[in-house]
Amino acid sequence: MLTRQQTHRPAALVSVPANRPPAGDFAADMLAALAARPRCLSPKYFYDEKGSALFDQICQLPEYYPTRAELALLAAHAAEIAGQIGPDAEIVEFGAGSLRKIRLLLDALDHPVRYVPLDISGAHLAASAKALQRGYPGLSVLPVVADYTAALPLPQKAGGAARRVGFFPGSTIGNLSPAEALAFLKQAGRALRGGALLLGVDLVKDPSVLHAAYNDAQGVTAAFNLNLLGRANRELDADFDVSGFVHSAFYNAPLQRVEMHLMSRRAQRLRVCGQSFAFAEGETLHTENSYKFTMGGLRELAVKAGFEPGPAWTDPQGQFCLHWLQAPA
Ligand code: AVJ
Repeated sequence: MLTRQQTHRPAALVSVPANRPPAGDFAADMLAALAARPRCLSPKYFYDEKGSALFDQICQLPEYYPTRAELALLAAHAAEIAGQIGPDAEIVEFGAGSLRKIRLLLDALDHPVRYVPLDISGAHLAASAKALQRGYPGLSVLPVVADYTAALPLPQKAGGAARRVGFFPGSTIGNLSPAEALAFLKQAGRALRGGALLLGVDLVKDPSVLHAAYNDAQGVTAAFNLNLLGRANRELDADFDVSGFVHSAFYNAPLQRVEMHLMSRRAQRLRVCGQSFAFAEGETLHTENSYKFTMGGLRELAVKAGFEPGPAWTDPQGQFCLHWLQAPA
């Protein structure tokens, strides 16, 4: 249900209908989060320009292993993965994050027909689509601005595409609650009917390794988390004292997730969009969940969503896993 389909103008942006703002409603969601107990905001608001740059820095940190582990898996198994995907495929990427990951995949493929990156950030998407298009002049690139966790406004499969394969790397699915992840996978299964999903997930492991990955020595993850308040000050009519909050990240073992919070250092009041809110000392705004998976747990979730799990590729240390999930016929 696109307002415009621009299959023959590869680098152009496709918009989703105006009644579904792809970037979400930061003001409304922040106000709702501050009014609720516990206070909890979607991690999608991390990714303004500064937040996206900080996330790129996170991916280079010595403690943040997931990006390196996934890139190594893609590099090591590219030929086998390309064999699963087959010739003349259309690749749909959920989140137009890393050009390095998609390039590893595209370089191994036998004549990919079209690449459709979906991303919530139009600016980020346009830049990566343009950069990718330059390296693959023969490939049709069709970026779609969408909040793919809310809806999948996908164009018809490209003419001449043998099958459509989804690529969802980075363990971004871990930002969703188990119920949301199931709903997303069901929706993705419908959109990828007859094809498959290549899904990258972070694995349950020693909590000290997880803790370090979200509490890096250089404080980049802290800056990434605190940037949410800076963003609110820049974009909303807000007066957060950013130094009045502290980054808090820990592994919640029973729920199998890393939680990130912004914790108030002291009792304080602040204003957002003309409304006043109070924080007690130690009170938090919960800013992210990052669920971790076991091999069996992920396969079970995929089966519930209608997929048929195929091969999975993991590293000897069991850090990260790439799953091949066959979509319903
Ligand atoms: C992009 C959601 C996969 O959960 O590890 C990195 C985001 N947050 N450090 C993750 C993130 C803190 C990342 N994902």
